[in-house]
Amino acid sequence: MFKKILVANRGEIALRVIRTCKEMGIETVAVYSKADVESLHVKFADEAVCIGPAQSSESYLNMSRIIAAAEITNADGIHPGYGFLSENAKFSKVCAENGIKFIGASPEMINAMGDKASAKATMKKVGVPVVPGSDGILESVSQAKKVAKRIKYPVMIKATAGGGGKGMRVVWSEEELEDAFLSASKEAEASFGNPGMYMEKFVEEPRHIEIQIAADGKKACHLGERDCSIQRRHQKLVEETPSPFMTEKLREKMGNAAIKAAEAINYEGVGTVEFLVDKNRNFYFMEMNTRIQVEHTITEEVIDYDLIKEQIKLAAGDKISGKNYIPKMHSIQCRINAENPFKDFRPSPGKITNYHAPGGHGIRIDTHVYAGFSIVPYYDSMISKLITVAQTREEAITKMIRALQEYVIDGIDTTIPFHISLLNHELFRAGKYTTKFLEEHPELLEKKQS
Ligand code: MV4
Repeated sequence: MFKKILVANRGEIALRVIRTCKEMGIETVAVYSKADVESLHVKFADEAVCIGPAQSSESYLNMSRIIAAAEITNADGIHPGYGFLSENAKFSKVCAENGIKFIGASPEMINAMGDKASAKATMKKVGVPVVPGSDGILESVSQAKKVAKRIKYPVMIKATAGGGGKGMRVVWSEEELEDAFLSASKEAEASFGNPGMYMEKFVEEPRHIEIQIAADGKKACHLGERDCSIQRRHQKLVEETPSPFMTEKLREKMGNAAIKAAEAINYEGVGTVEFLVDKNRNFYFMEMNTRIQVEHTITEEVIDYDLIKEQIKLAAGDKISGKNYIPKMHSIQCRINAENPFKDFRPSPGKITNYHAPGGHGIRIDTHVYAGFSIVPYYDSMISKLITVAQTREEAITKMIRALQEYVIDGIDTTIPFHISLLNHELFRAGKYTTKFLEEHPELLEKKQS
């Protein structure tokens, strides 16, 4: 087992990892930028090393500074959290070369899933359902036209180096194809240094349902699903498990597909297989995340197990139990961002002048903030995750509304009022929502007159 883990991240996830390390008797090292001196992850770690100025490229993304911090503190493991270097194959390799265990995916696993067209080909080969489309990269406009004719419009073209919504275009007819293809490819080249594009049939009004998996390099098991369909511009806002759209049969099929996906690349660690699910409950592999995710919390609540602990144990060489999980509770997470939901989610950095966290049975808050803490403008704007767990979906929603009403964060704008409106929405209450929900209900983004 590890003796000392360096947490190469900031904010709530850094604190989240530190908490589990403490419970496992593992020493912790925090790294921080000059802008994060006052953050709780710095206070609660056994040691803390300043690795540079606020700018991420000079601190949380700076590999040599992080490795140097691990070396001077004698850390034998690095936990990357999510974002930053968590899916960086080079960093994973550099850790290994320096004799430090990267608590995440190997360079091979990251690369296998990082190129979306080849990940899709791997999935297709092992029998995981994929959206009909091109076989790999499109070589020319005329080839793109041929594929589109075969699979029929509307189609979607996607950057093979993309993911998370970057470098995608929906194309409704042949007239639009050439422009869309060329401009998306140019954009992908500029953003990712890779112009490669592939094509899929456009799935209209899909749900985003992902399966949590854990694997030991040989065998994988699944830990149920999360419905992450409530998103805005590819930013998830609310996640819940189980999905209100799930059936026992579909869970078994998607769970088995996720296990197949992980075993196809001899995956080791915890990971997530994302699927698009259409209105007829057909599901298709979208991508695999080779990291712990923001929304891992709701899975923890319904399976009553610490996924960071599982991740650390797997990195230390433990084997999985091999048991799949069927949820018996319901859990919801609302992401509380320092943003004004009624002004296009404009970031709202500044000092939290007053802070009161809700409490009571079935409520969890993961955050690094407190009264007097200043939200800095350099990083993403999520400041807290509010999670409820209850016997039924209705109870989890009721509890969430109560908790949101109790939550006081003064001095900055937050997404709390948006969440209250959403959770009171008739269609959300009925579980009838897709990834188009916020586009279809702009009234949720307007301030209520009171
Ligand atoms: C799609 C799709 C429809 N059809 N692929 C968005 C993120 C990226 N991982 C894939 N995405 C999509 N791929 C086909 N063939 C619609 C989306 C999509 C989406 C997916 C999940 C959650 C929110 C979304 C919002 C817009 C588009």
